[in-house]
Order: sequence, then C-alpha cells, then structure tokens
Amino acid sequence: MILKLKKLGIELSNPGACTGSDWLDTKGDETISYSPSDGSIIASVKNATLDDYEHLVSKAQEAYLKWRVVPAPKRGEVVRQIGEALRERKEELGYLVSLEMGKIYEEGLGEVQEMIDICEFSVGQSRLLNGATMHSERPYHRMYDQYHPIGIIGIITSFNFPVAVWGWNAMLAAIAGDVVIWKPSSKTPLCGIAIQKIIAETLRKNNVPEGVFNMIIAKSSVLGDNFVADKRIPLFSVTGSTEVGRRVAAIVGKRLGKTILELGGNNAVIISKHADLDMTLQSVVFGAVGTCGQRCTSTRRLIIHESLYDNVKDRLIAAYKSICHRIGDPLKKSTLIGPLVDDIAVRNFMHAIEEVQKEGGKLVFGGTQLSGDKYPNGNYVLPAIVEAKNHFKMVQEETFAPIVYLIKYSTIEEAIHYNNDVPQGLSSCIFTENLVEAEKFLSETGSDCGIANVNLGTSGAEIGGAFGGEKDTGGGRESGSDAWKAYMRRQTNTINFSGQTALAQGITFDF
Ligand code: UN1
Repeated sequence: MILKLKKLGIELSNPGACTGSDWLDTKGDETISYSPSDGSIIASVKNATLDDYEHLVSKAQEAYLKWRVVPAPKRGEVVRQIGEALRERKEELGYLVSLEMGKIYEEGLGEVQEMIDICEFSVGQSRLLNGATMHSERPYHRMYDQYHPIGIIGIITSFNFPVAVWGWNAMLAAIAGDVVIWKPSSKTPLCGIAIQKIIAETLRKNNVPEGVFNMIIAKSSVLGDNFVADKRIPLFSVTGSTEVGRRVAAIVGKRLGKTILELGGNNAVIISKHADLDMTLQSVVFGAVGTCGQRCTSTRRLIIHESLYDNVKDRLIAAYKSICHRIGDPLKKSTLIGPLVDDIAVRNFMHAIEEVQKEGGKLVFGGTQLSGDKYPNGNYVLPAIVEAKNHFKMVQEETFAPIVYLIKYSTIEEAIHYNNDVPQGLSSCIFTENLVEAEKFLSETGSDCGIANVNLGTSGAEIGGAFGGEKDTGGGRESGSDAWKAYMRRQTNTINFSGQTALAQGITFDF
C-alpha cells in the first residue's frame, strides 16, 4: 500500500490546493481520509482557506488569458499526454480509488479507463469544435456560428466517481480553452491529490500555465455557497444529490450563471415477458449491487412482467445468495461487493429498509448490516431485495445503497408509466427481444430518462454518449456526444461583403 501511494505522490499529510504543478502551503483545518473498508487512516489533507481560494482564482484568471489563445488542437495534444500519464498510473490510481472510495479494484480500474477514454475522445474533439454555416437571406452576406471558451469552470464531484467525473469535465473544458477549479468530495480528497500529481509533469513539459488545472480541498462551510455564488466562475458542473443540485441551481441561477447538474437517479429495468432472462439477470445483478449500489446509474427498481415475476424473484434471490460470500475487502480479487462509503450511508440503507416495510414493502432478501472478522467495520451490508409498489415514498426516493425494489406490471404501457413515475430521470432500460416493445420504450411516449437502453443495464454508460438526465436529475449533459458545447459560448456571426446596407426582413429605412 505504502509503495503504491508513494508512486502517486501521496504523503502522510498533504497540502489541499494546487494550481497545476505548484502546491499551496494551505493552512486550514485537517481532513483525514479513512478507508471505508476497514476504517484505517490512509492520509490527511490540510484544507485550503479562503485566501488560498482567492490565490487560485487569480491564477486561473491569468492562465485563462493565455490558455484561450493556444490553438485547440495544441490543447488537445496536452490532453493526449494527460491520457498517457493516466495510462501509466492506471494500476496505482485504480488502487487508490478502491482504497479511498470502497469500490472493488476492478471498478477502480474501470473508472481510470473512463478517464483515459475521455482524454482520447477530447483529443479528437479538439479539432472538431465546429459550428454551423447558414445561408443568409441577404445577398452577399455570410452567416455562421462559432464557439469560444468561457473562462473558469467550477467542477464539484462526488465521492462515488472520485476521478472519472473530473476527467469528463476537465478534459472537455481544457480543449475548449477554459480553465478549471476542481473541488473533489471531502470523502475522497486523496484521489484529487493523486490526479494533480499525475498530470503535473505533463503540464510542466508542455509549459501549460499554472492556473489551468486547479484543485482545492476545503470544507463546504469554508467553500460552499460562496464558491457557487462566485461571479468569476461562469459555469459550474456539479455532481451530487438532488438536494445539493437544487441549492446550487438557485444560487447560480440568481446570478444568471450556467450549470451542468448531474444529480440523483432512480433507475428502472423493465423485464418483459420477451426478455432473455439469463442475460437480464446478469445485467440486473451488476446494476443493483455493483459499486455497492452507489452509482447514480445503479438499478433501483425492477419492473417485471406478471407472467415471470415469481421466476425472476426466485432467480434473483438465488443469484444474491450465490454472491453473499463475495462481499468484503474491495481490494481482494474475489470480492464483488465492497463496503458502503461510511456509517451515514449504512444508516440511510437501514432506514430505507425499515421505512419501506412500514409502507407495506416485503423484504425478501438481505437488508442487514454485516458483522464478523471479514467485515472490520460497520460499513458492510447485505444487499436487499424488496417487493414494493412504485408509489411508495421510499421507492420514489434515491437511497444510495444496494436496495432493489420489485414491481409487477401487466402491460407495456403500465411498465413505461412506472418507469417514468418517479421524480428522477437519469437511466432506464428494457430487456426484451420484441421490437415493438423496444421501440415503444425508446419513443416520445417511452422512457423520459436521459439514458434509455435496450438489452443492457442502467449503469456503466460509455463515455462517447452524452451523460445526464431529466427532471430531478438536473438536466445537464457531460462527457461525449456534443456535451462539449456547454463548456463554450456560441457566437453568431454575419458578414456583409455586398458593399451596401441591407436590412433583414426586407425592411427599408432610407434617409
Ligand atoms: C455516477 O454514478 O455519477 O454510467 C457516474 C456509469 C458510469 C458513470 C456513473 N459510467 O455507471
């Protein structure tokens, strides 16, 4: 462990703010990073103060003036090298993600791979920051749109994807000509520190100005509402709960700033009578218990056709039973399910199980906290399967833990109705071999989520697509497709080369 952390540049005590390769001598209070898997101390961080923040902002402002005039493909080249640096440290970083966040090592590696992938995507995109050209209604006029950088982007990330979400945002921002101030979750500060250390050499080698890639670790009581209220930051990309998102949206909206919000999900899988059940169960189990149910995209509801409800229930219980012994240390090769992130998460899990039963839900598997030698602290739980109704209060809420609710349906319309009848709208899918059902699910009367899949699960989206969701999920899109546009401002340009004045709409205004 020590060797791996050393390779990542993690010390026992670490400063909490960085402008790229320079670290500030931060003097705030201390955040201790504990491993969720056994409660041991990994290392500590000296939090940043408001003075440190001011220093970062002025560095970012200066850097922006230089970075925005570096040609986009050259910015892309820096991002390409960042991808290379991440590739070289994939193993160690995947290890740290697993150690500090608690997801299994394999998923830690997967998260780093997402970063490598988004780097590669962004390199290509750096040559494709293109707008449309339009035909003008006036003779000898030309019209087009172009995209310009917008300045400092605030990135606030959550503990559950402590590195990848920075990648999605920072790499697109970087090729767009923006600079970033990243505030990682205070549950996973060391992942933030490791990233900065990994990219530092690349930044130095390429003479990237200090202030393009900033990172700051501070308590929300020091840097919270005031951060998002800061007018010097035109765009905030925030991943977190709907509650946090609402608060951020109100503050940023008040100053007419922009946001990309990636908030809670309440993702359902429709299991049709035309589903390939073997494949369905394989995906459902990963979606529901993978990452110990702590993905925004985790499968929370199974909407099952009545004709196979009992069969699916029995097979699911059997599958859960078969992996019970594979709950434990996330760094152990045989483990499939690690711990929840902390005792608050465990409390929320237990609370949801208790409440849903009060509402009439039937707990058919798990739902308990695990104890014993294999579980050195109280963060391990037995994933729960609960028979429930879609309208139950607990079913309508996102509990960030491995609880899956089973809901019965009889018609495809009813199934789609249940899929949509929750406040959130992130991810969804249907398992069916029936084309008509699949198309209905994907149509305008189908799933209302940002992500809708056929024959694959709700979680584990590829970086190439736009990632995000509707309704209480916040409406933002990050990562692939044309999500880059959110990090730039669009300008419409009209050029008159007729040598005469011509007004649009045929208006004459002679004098
Ligand atoms: C998140 O949980 O915030 O689609 C992100 C997925 C991952 C990203 C999840 N690619 O499950």
